[in-house]
Amino acid sequence: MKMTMRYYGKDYDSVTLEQLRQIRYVEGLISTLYYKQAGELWERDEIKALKKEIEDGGLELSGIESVNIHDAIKIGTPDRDMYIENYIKTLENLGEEGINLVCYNFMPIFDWTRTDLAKPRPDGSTVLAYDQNIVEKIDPNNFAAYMDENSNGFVMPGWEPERLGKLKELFEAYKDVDADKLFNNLVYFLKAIMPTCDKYGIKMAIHPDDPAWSVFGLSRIITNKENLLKMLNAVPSVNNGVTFCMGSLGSNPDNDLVDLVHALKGRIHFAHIRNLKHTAPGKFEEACHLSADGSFDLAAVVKALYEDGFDGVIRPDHGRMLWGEKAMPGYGLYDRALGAAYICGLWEMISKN
Ligand code: DNO
Repeated sequence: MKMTMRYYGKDYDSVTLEQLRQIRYVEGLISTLYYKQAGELWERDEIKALKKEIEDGGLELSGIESVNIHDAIKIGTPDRDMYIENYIKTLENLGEEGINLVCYNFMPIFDWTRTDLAKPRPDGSTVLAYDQNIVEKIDPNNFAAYMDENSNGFVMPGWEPERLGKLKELFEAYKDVDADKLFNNLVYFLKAIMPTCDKYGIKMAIHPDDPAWSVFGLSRIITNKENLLKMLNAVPSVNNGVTFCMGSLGSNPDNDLVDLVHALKGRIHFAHIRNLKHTAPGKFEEACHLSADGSFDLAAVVKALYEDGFDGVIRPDHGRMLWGEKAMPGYGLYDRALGAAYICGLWEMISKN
């Protein structure tokens, strides 16, 4: 496995390449062209520049999170083919630059959703948290504004103001997109891009829906073992794979994470390892990576990946905000660095036994 950290680029991240390099456990970075809108073509020069920035910092660009999917593709409007063409061209440009891992999601309108971006924990750290009762009472329009006001001045991934300014239109456009339609649109997209992925050996890794159920009445289709396997079987190329985000899948306690790792064997290309604590049905808060701090057994999940011969990319996921750090919620330096060290420790112990 290769340990990495997520990096948003020098213009967007509070964490620097110098800091990331010193974590030492980390071999590469997962990054993106953060300024790109969903649907826009990524030029080869832009990809080259991102690679160079990271390589000049002494690390490698190990994959992209995310190349976002335009709503036309998710909704299935007639102009989707044009956006798919752009996506294919972007994949070709990534392939030409030797990038072979792309994380993306197929969530309608919102990406990951939280109701609190700085919930205090007993030790004085703050974490991201979710409460379904709040989501049920809130107007999604106010919700986008809340995310914006509470993000410490950072643009949060998936919560870009340009898109969220058009929420009413987006809800209207998605009103007939039920789970079957969304799934068929995903398969249509995957079938169109897979020849390019196969040509360049680009592993597509779909990110599960977070939380793993429908929010604001919008369909969500990447939430459990059954629908993950359905999606993998619909497009059987090995390059049609999964980001095993344990925090997203584990948000639903009915998902058995170890069983899921084994069920997805060979198709997990990227793993997001983190912990969270279930506090009531539909309610959770994120936790320290340490198993004892949350509801997940990280050692069991890492062991399952090891047993299945996982040789993809791992990154620690959302961290707590510690030691007065001011950063994008979930993406500070300190707790994610502790997470990387912990996961590497688990991996070393498992591999030596
Ligand atoms: C949030 C992330 C997501 C993820 C996308 C992948 O912290 O896990 O924004 O990157 O869903 O496209």
